[in-house]
Amino acid sequence: LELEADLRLALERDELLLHYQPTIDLADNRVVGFEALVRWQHPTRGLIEPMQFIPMAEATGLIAQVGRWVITEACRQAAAWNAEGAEPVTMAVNVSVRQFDRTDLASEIAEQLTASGLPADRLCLEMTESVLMTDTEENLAQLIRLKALGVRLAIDDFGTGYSSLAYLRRFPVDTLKIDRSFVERLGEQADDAALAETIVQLGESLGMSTVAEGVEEYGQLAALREMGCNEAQGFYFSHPVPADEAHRLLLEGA
Ligand code: G
Ligand code: G
Ligand code: MN
Ligand code: NA
Repeated sequence: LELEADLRLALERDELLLHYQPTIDLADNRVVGFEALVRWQHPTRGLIEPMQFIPMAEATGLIAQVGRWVITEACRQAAAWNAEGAEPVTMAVNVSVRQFDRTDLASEIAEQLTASGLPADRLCLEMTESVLMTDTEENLAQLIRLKALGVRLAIDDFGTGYSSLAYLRRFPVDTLKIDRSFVERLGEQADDAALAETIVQLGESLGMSTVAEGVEEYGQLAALREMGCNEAQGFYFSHPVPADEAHRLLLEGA
């Protein structure tokens, strides 16, 4: 429709932008990375959130171009921050399952890493469990080629899908991002704490790191640290913010 035509133009007119949400290492409270989250500065509608155009981009196939733009910009920004000589950060980008169907992601990302100069292990691709569950053999082959480049792979919203433990073992996953629904009521209900803790232990036993999403309160942070969760993200530290503000968080701490 109208929004679809507008999104095609947006790509040409450079109307997309990234906000960044810091990831904190629970061992020392330092900012160790960012998640890039796309927005659209529409000429008349103002700033549009991803939920209002990513599903349409997935349905129309425009996600291939949007995703390509996001990875290019995220790699450029991470390389620029890391060139300053401080502790290098890892940049996480969300990759839709549709990008696996539509593009040769591994060769595309290999080119983007070379062009930006970002070391492969400073890029993390976040995907939902659906990537593990659909077109399994094709996606597994793609993930193995991505892993061979040296990029990190994370399962986003972990615990909300239905990937079996057997799948987790088969796919070359580095990180489990604990869905915020498990973090939400930490400290209130014993069974919710049990679920978050089970994911942390699962990660430990499979050699995967764990990142808690949606941390909003100190009590949740303390509980996660106690469990041995590695990293955390959430409004307690920072909302997703524009690049200049993210840069300040990197220099001064979140
Ligand atoms: O940024 P916000 O907090 O509104 O994100 C809402 C949703 O949009 C999240 O599920 C997030 O994963 C998704 N999203 C944000 N940026 C991107 C992107 O660049 N690509 C894809 N595929 N999804 C994104
Ligand atoms: O699906 P994904 O994990 O990529 O979603 C990222 C989304 O989560 C973004 O829309 C971001 O704004 C939102 N988010 C990040 N931190 C928090 C938080 O602490 N609480 C809530 N409610 N949402 C958060
Ligand atoms: Mn995410
Ligand atoms: Na998530």
